[in-house]
Amino acid sequence: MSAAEPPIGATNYSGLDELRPSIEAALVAATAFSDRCPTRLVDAIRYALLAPGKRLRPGLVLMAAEASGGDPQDAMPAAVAVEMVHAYSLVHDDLPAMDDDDRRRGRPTVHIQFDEATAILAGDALLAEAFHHLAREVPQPARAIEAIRILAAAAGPEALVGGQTDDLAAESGDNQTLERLEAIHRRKTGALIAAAVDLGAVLGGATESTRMTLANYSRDLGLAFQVVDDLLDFTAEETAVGKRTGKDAGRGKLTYPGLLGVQGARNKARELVESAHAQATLLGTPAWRLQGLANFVLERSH
Ligand code: GRG
Repeated sequence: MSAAEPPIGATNYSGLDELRPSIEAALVAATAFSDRCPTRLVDAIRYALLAPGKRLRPGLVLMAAEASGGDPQDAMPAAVAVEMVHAYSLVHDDLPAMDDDDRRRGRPTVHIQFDEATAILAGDALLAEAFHHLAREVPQPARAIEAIRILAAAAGPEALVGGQTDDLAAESGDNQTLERLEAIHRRKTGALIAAAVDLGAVLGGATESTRMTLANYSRDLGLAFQVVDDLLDFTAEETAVGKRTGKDAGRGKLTYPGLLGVQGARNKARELVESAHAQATLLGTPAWRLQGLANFVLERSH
């Protein structure tokens, strides 16, 4: 990957497509377990992790490292680790006890393709392996510890797991306000996106001021991503999104289009993306990919 400048005239081009092959190769390499890992387990781990996802979070890690003046390759261990945590969260979210989904990333969910116990164990393994990978692959101990701290906090009870817990409770609750919705999504979706950017900043050797600008960027981007996700669930065709759509409304779930209307939610997503874009612009040319990615989040179709 080169620290190339943006193509002339591009607005929503971040080069995420260009970054994907090196991310895929690193994910494949990270699942070369010894024969102490049972074959069925390694198959389920690979099925979950190597499924065709957008690789938004690993892309953000590499882009943030570049925006921080570092070599994106140095941030690849964190790109892999964050995608492992993301994949674990999707596998567990799809389980019957949670969102009970049978399709994800355009194919059967892990518990349908394998079985429920294997899906739980594959998720457990991915979560643990994320931290093992960081500890093993980041050569500077201080950076490795900081990276582990960032990812553990984002995956933990005050972030991903807490947000998921409140989201499940909100399906039947009556406290359906914008503040509550935002508090859920800042943890359930936003925390891992923010962690991805912060991991890139740390492994890219960002200054404190760059790290703070990147944190402002990712805060707005993470929320925008969730607003668009709700809009896609509300309006898009299942085949385009690769998972069941219309589920949220069917369950009376708290969503942005439900609270603000479709146009209101679109306006909210646009405002958040414009704000994220403005933050990335403060960082100049090295952050051109992050600028393009903000626009991509708004215009994505899956
Ligand atoms: C099980 C602790 C635990 C948490 C689950 C990830 C999650 C929390 C729930 C998934 C439900 C969901 C649709 C959340 C909205 C945002 C989101 C995480 C969408 C999926 O991420 P994408 O679109 O997926 O980046 P791909 O497949 O492209 O990687």
